[in-house]
Amino acid sequence: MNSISRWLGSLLMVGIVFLFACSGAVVAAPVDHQSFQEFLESFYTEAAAKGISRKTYDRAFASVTEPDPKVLEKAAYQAEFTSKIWDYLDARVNPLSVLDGLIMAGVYGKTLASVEKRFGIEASVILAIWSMETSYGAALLRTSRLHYVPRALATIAYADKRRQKFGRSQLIATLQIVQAGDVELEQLMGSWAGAMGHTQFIPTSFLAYGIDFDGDGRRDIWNSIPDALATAANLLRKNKWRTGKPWGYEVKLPANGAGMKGETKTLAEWQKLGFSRPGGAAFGLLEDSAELKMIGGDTGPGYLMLKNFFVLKRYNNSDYYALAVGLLADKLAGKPGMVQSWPRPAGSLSGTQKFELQELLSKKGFYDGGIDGRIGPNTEKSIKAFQKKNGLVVDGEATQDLLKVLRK
Ligand SMILES: [Ca+2]
Repeated sequence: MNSISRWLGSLLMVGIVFLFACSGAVVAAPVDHQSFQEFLESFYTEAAAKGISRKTYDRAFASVTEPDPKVLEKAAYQAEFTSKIWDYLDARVNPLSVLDGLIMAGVYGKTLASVEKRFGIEASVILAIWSMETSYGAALLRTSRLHYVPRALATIAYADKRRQKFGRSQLIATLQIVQAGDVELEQLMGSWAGAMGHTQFIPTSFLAYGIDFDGDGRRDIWNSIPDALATAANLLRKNKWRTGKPWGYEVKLPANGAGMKGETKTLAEWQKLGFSRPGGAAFGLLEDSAELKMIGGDTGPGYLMLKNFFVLKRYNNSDYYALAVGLLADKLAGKPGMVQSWPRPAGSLSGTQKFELQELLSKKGFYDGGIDGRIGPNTEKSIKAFQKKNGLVVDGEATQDLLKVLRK
């Protein structure tokens, strides 16, 4: 496509062009020369080849007339946003997520026990995943943040060049779910990238792992907690979770130990090299292989990661994610947490101080988002507004100095 026709094509999607001009991200031009409606029409051939009936197809797209501009906005944001591991963990493994988890352990104790019995996944691990995915379902109540999945994925297939292939295969899987009748169309909601229900399964994973655990004939991870938790457990089991085994060990490093990050050895070998547990306890499983991870950088604590850590990464292929699930599961199981500290820069806030910062900004009228300890773009914007109003350097940084000013 030449640049003029791309420009003309983009002009038709005024809303999208506006969003991307604001964020400075890649232009959301359609992948081919088609309009969105033409794309939907032509995509039917691919869907039909995968067994999707015309009736299912028309039903799924009956309410869809144009791409979802918010999906493209979120897709661009996702690529740019990175945080430090301690910020990531503060927002996810904290007194609130632990307390909510313990409450849910009580409410769904019977379900968790039968899931554990059938799939061999500890209740604490299932709860930690549920917390990470949707804050035990709370995120599903913020319906304004949810997207109609067929439209979201059609948008990605149509206009997100980097994720076009993902969008097409997930869209086919979505249509297969519609055809199977696991969920009513109006409930087929998910994240911008099609992650659905309490435990956030993308359509292909839903098809591979979905479980009808409450026995009503539907795999309903949107409304049935037993189905959602069993589906999560099934994913871990099929990826060879080892029941009752640790996911990894926090370690103290010998001199130059960080140089061995990324290497895999048996725990016996690591021990011989001078790696040890900070509390002085012995490693179990001496013959097991473990990979050295320095997730907070070479000056932070190390972790020797075992098989279960990599099984958790099958849920979401991120070291941050798997570590957060592991640490939260340990807390929920009453095991001790991290012993060593992350190398936080001087002047940065602890997890609880981040909650306090948001509360103070909110009380002073600079912040109207959630008090969740996550210092994301919204909190940063509020900090900047506060700094500007108070004649401070406007850098949007959440620091001890800023907290002192806010406390006054
Ligand atoms: Ca069911």
